[in-house]
Amino acid sequence: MATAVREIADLRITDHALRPIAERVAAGERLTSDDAIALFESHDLLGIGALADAANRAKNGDRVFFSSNQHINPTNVCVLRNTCVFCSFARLPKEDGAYTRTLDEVLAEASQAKSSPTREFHIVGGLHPKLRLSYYTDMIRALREAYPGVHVKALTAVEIAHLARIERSSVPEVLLALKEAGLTSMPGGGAEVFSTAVRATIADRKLAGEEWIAVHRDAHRLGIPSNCTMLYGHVETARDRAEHLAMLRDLQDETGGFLTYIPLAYHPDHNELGDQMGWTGRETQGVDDLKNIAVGRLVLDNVPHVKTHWPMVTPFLSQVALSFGSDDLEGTVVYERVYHEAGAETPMEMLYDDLVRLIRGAGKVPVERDSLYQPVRTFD
Ligand code: V47
Repeated sequence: MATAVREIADLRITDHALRPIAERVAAGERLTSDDAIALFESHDLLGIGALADAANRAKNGDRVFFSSNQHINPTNVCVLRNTCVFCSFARLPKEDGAYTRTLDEVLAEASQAKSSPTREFHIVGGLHPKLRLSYYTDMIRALREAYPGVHVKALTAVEIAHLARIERSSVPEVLLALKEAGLTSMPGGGAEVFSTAVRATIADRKLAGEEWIAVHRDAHRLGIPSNCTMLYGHVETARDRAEHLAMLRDLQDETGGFLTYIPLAYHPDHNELGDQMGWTGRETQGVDDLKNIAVGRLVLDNVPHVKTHWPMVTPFLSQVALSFGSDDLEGTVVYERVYHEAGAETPMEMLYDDLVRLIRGAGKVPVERDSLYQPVRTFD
C-alpha cells in the first residue's frame, strides 16, 4: 500500500496540510485526532477520497458487501421523545401515530420481503416504558424459528440499557438473555456524537457516550459483535467528530468486536432540532457525506468495514462512496422508517438485483454477506 499511497500524495493531493497525513498512512502509522480534524476541515475531497480508497483496498480489495435484510421497528413509543430533539421517529404513548406491534404483526411484516430471501433482521425501536425483555426474546426466538439460518441484529446499546433498568437487572444479564434467544449481533445506533456538550443539546438524558461504549464492551466480551455509528451534520464540530472516532477506535483496540462503522447523515425535517435551527429541507451535502465515509475509513484503521447507509445519502451517492473508502452498501432494507420520518426522499426498499447492479456499476465485485460479514453468495 505504501507505494500506492505515495503516488496518491504526489499526484492527487492538492492540500499541503494533508501531506504529512498521507505520509503516515503510507507508513502504516495511526492517525491522530489532529489529523482527523485536518481531514474534516480540508476541502481536498478527491485527495482524502483517494487515501481512503487505498486504505479500503488494502483491507477489502474490490469486494463490496451487501445484505438481503429487513429493518423492523417494533415500536416508535419512546421515553426520550421530548429530549432527543434530532429524532423524527419517536412518539409519546398517546401521541398521534404512536404504535407498538404485537408478535403476530412483527411476524407478518417479516414475511414481506419479495425480491430475495431475508438473511438478516435489523430490529430497533423506541424506549417503550412498559415493554419487557420477554417481548424481545419471544420475538427473536419466533423469527429464528420461522426463518432458520436468519441472523438477528437487534437493539441498540440505548435500548439494552433501558431494558436493564426496566428489568432491574444488569446489562450483561440482558445481553445474555438476548443471545440465548438467538441474537447474532447488535446495531450501532444511539451513539450520535459522544461529546457531552453536543449530547446536552441534541440528546439530553440519553445514555452518555461512556455508557454507550460500556454496553458495547459488555456485548463484545459476551461474544456479541456489534456495529458503530456517528450521527453527523447537526451541531457537532470537527473536534467532536475526531474525539468520537477516537473513542470507537480505543474500544476496538480493546475488544476487536466492531464489525463495521456507519456514518449517519442527520435529516432535519419533522424534528425539533431542525425546526429550531430553520434547517427544514437542508439535509447534509454530498461533499460532507463522502468526507465522513473517507475520514472514518482512515481513522478507524482497526475496524474491518465501512458501511454507507443508502437510504440516508441516496443510492447514487452511496455508489460513489465505494471509491471513497466504503466497502458495504447496507442492504435491501425493505421498510426504512427512521429517516423517512425525518424527510429522506430515497426509496423505502432496494431490490436485490438493483443493489448488485449498483455495485457492478462502480466496477466492484458484489458479495452478499450475513450479519457477521461471512459471504453467502458471490457473483461471476
Ligand atoms: O441512533 C435518528 C439516527 C439511528 C435521525 O448498525 C437519525 O447496521 C438522521 O443506527 N436523521 C438509528 N439520523 C439507525 C442506525 C443504523 C442504521 C443502519 C444500519 C445500522 C447498523 C444502524 O438513526 C439513531 C440516530 O443516530 N437518527 N433520527 C434523523 N432525524
